[in-house]
Amino acid sequence: MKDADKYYMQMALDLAAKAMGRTSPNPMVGAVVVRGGEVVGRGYHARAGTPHAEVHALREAGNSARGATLYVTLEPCCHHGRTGPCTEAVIEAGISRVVLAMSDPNPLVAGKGVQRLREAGLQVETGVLEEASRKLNEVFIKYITTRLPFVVLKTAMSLDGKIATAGGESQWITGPYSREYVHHLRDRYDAILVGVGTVLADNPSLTARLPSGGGRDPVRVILDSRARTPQNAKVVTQASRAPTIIVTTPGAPPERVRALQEAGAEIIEVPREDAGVNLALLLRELGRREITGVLVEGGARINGSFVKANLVDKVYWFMAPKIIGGAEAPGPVGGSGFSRLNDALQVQDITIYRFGEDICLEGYAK
Ligand code: AOF
Ligand code: ZN
Repeated sequence: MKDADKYYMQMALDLAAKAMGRTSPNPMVGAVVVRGGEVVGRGYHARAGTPHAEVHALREAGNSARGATLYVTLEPCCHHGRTGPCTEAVIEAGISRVVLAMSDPNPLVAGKGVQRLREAGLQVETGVLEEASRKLNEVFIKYITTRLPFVVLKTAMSLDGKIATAGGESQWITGPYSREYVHHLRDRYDAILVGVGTVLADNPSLTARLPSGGGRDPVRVILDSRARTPQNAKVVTQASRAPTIIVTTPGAPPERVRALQEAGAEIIEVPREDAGVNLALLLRELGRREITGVLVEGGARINGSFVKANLVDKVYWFMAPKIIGGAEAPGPVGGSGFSRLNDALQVQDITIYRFGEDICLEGYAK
């Protein structure tokens, strides 16, 4: 692999990442046109329904695209979707060589884009910075291949594994830098999910508040079998550009359900499972609504249900250098847990971040 190829692909990846949290249900894609060692076009996909990255880069390059190399983080599409096929635009522009990071996992494309380009006589190379590209689009890859959202479990605990004191005090365990990063996570994923217990205890608004302003609020999903969410809870009343979905189970008092609907919340009824809602069916329904990623922020019982049902894809585990102690003080993952160590959820591909004095472990469920 040539260093120059990696260099320009990194440029394309950086362009793609500019639209993080803005392209759902589509991928983040970046493209760079290079001719004679000079960058003559750059582009990225800004929002679903708008032109693809390749189109922006080719437009900027204009006639300079003739005989040039196109770097794209994802295989160009060859289907007629919301926009026309990029393969045809690439061929018409006179590009002679195409370098890709990864093939498109979208079954509508999946290899057919590369095939079309090769048939037209273009030289195509793939796999440049593939791992970085797959990580950038991990949410899209799961969603487009399974139609289920990518599930991210985020929790914050003390050094001794507590999320509250024995008396129940829980705000705030981590410091301001960790909390700021959580708002970036909310800005990035399509939905945030908590249990009604958290709504009753903390009355959170669950919006994305970035220091720079301009956060994109996630859809708020409240697991609430019996429709106990108060009509005046912030998740119901506080203005947000994203809707609030309250997930109930059969048997929830109809007058409570109606009151919440009248207050502006949307209700989804999902079959019961154990003491709560059937999470697998809920995820399927969220996927049907083009929710590609869900940030699960607990509490402990809900975290426990997601872990036990093996529905977690990724974790962000914040640890504050505090020792709370107390045999009765709760940990981040409740429920019955696994009784055998062998069954424990194994987390791999670990990255460690520092946020002020806090540590955050990012990793993937095996
Ligand atoms: C994008 N942006 O830069 C590229 C994409 O609904 P459409 O027509 O926008 O098509 C979306 C699909 O196009 C997407 O799932 C992916 O397979 C392919 N490539 N999509 O949104 C881009 N290059
Ligand atoms: Zn395209």
